[in-house]
Amino acid sequence: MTSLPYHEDPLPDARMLPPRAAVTSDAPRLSLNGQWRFDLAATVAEAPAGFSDPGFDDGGWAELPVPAHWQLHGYGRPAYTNVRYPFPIDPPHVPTENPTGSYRRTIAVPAGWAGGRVVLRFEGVDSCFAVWVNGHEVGTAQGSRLPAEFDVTEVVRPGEDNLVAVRVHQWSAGSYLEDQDMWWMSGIFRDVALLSRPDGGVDDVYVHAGYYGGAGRFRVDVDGAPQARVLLPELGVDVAPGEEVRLEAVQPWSAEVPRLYDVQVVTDTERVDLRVGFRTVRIADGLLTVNGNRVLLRGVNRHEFHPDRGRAVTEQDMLDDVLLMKRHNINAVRTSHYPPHPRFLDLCDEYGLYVVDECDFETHGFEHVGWRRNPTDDPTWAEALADRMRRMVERDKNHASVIMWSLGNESGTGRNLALMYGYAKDRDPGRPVHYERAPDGRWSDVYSRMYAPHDEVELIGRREEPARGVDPVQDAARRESPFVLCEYGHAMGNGPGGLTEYQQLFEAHPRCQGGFIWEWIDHGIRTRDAQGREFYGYGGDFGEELHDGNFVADGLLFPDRTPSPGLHEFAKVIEPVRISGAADGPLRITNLYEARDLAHLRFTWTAEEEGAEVAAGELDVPSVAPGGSVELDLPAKADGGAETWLTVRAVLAADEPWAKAGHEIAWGQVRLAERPPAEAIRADGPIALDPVRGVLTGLAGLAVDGPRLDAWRAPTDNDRIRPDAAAVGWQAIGLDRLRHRVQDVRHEDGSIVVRTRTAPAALDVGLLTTMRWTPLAGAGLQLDVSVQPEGEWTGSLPRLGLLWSLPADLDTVTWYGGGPGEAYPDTRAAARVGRFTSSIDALQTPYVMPQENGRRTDVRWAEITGGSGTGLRVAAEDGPATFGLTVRRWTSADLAAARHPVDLVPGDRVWLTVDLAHRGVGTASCGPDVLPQHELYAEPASLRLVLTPA
Ligand code: IPT
Repeated sequence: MTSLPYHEDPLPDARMLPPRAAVTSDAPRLSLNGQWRFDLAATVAEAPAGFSDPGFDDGGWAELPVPAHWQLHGYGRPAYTNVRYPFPIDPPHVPTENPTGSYRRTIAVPAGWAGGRVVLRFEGVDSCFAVWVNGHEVGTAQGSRLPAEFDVTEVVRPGEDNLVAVRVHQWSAGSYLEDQDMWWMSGIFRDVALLSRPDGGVDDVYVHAGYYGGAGRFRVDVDGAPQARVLLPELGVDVAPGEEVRLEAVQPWSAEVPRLYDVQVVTDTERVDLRVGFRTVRIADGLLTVNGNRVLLRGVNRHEFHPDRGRAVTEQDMLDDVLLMKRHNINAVRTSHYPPHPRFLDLCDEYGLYVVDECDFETHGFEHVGWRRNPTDDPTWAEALADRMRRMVERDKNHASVIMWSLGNESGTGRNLALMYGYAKDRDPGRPVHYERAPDGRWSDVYSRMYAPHDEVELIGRREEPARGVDPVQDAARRESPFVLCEYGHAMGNGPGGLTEYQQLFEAHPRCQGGFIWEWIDHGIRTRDAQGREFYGYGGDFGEELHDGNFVADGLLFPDRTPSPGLHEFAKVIEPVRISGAADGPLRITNLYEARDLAHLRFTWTAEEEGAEVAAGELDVPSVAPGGSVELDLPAKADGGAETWLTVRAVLAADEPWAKAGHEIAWGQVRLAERPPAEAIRADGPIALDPVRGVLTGLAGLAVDGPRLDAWRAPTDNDRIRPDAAAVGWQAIGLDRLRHRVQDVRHEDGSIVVRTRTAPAALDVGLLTTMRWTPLAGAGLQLDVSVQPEGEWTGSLPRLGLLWSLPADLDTVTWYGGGPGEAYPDTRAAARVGRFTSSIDALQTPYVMPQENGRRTDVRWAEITGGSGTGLRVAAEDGPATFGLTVRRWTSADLAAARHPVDLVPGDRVWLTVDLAHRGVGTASCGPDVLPQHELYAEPASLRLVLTPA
């Protein structure tokens, strides 16, 4: 192996300095961020010779910013694969075609740095680099999302301009360890700095700050400065390195109340500033606890991403993520699948998020070759993997927010995991270690799974799951461990469905301690089509010959960080306060925080009759301890004249660092009165019905056309991704190309009855729809619809809907029902009953890949208005009946054909679908499909509607 070039050598370069904590120090530091001279060559061999020499002429070179990915600045193109390596599996070799960037810049080093040590620090370079200072090679490194430091004292020239030259290779041995599901993008994408290291300075610090039943235990180990003092002024602490003190009356750190103390480590020549949280993580009695409290992880998997910058995220991008998480009740992050920019962890400490800090390690693509030669189990790679773990643990060891280390993701199993696990446990016994792939739970202190379906989670909750792995002793230990879903709820496109049911399991079974939604943000790259229209590109949009399409767009945020309906749903499902009740009382408020009472919240209420507020006030809620609940009298009653709902909202009483006073944390609704029966007054009147097609053609001057039965939806990602996906069956049957045969049109007791058989070509199944039209006083019509399946239907249906077209000048929808956002049968937790108004355009959800979207649930009535003429009011008038509503300017076929939102062009009609029934969306793009209670099959259905001009 010694003959391998450094970029194909898995062995870490011995010239890298020992890893140490990322800290804030007052020692002089020069940032090397900014413009560098840059050249990109197609191969290592073609990279300009002699470029590292100070005399080299780079006058013809362009400039590239650092930090950045070169693919996002016009050099090469981004490429997306999920599991597959985009190069032959030939470890540790990589293709000769290996894009190689040469970077050069000069930096004036102050004369005052003379005499001391000087260190060059890189926070992240993808995927491998060599670096020269003033023409002298100082080292090489791999490990894209890990820091690397080199001692450059001997070659740097204080008081002069110094040349720093870096050669970066897109592919390296390290690429085999970095097969994460994300864009392949290269370059110096995190900060670079020159550090002056004073004599007698602090080489490294290791904070130990535990919290044990009201008291803190505090000790800071210091490398390199035995004479240093450790100060915690707020608590009057002034101790030597390594000296432990017990501190009474310390306030603990948790994600809920992230109390931090300022600590300084001072020597004559350097001062290091730390923000320390006192907290103890333990697995006790089979439960994961922080400060003795069982935690419920309401988490997300976070890749670093920005639609223009890729993984070269700014401080503001990181803060945006943290604030959005906190504002949506999220309390945990798995840093999938690599350590984040170090600043992100500072923000997690400060704002309060539990972090599973994951090593930069994934070898998923070896799955395609039966895991042959997987580095995880190959001694050749042992040192490379141990080095990665060491660099993560040492960098991040002082963060209160980091409650677990994770060895990596999807790397199969093998002996090198033992080294990684062992390093973390030896160096840091205070944190549990996570790894998901070892079947019997080896090398993991928690039992972790991804995408386990609900029924299996339930068994796990009861500790009754089937045995796993080969070692019964190990497996018994696994069964005693707490359970986390390191990934669940695949947030690709419309969905994920079924989150409510997962949360019920987490709340019912102490062992089930929550998990992490896959994933936080869509990695769509902002790009333009040939006509200059902007859209978010995914796999295949950059000419890749091997790619995994829009599987890279599976986040709770759209690429521009706009929350998707999935995030609103998740925030509601995981709310830390539950508000429930019934019309005859009481109102129950349950505190689901782990450490906080409810004193920071105000509880406001409104009573609404058919969506219009009739009373409002504020509740006096007594103190409720974590885990406790309180019952109160309902603050309002209804007189029964209209459907009436009480809505209680828990909002922040005062500003928090992450949200303003008034920010909503939780809400609940109680129906105080049902809808009274409607009185439809029959009248003699014309019915504009096309006897040939059996559809209505007008209503009081409005050019309606319809309805026709529709049993189709533009497949969601969850409907279509898997080879056995639901939409494959729907398309095989032909639900997307149904035909209609008007069976008969009869006049009966002043009504017109139309029977239509709707069916796909080539099959003998059908849906017989009976529509009874009855004229009402005031130019209205009553429509009684019933649907009866005929023949042997197998499999599910996406919807049973009534499809109409309306004039295109209509532009506004007002409805009374679930809102304000999109909702499907298994994603309706966030929909509250109320009266809402939206433009038609704003009803659409711009999924990166167009698909069924924008449906509103539990609608009692809707008015579609605008333009110059009459609009349409559709009301479900039969007692508790409601319908699902979609209104759009294109058809389901347009949606299904579109590849990006820009492909959707408003047509000359508005399309209205009134759903009698709709299938849930599930999370089958990765994980379980729709739960049985949210399935839809061909079964009889009926609905009474009243149509009136609006
Ligand atoms: C799982 C991966 O861990 C994650 O990185 C992502 O690829 C996700 O799937 C899908 O988006 S692995 C999968 C085979 C369960």
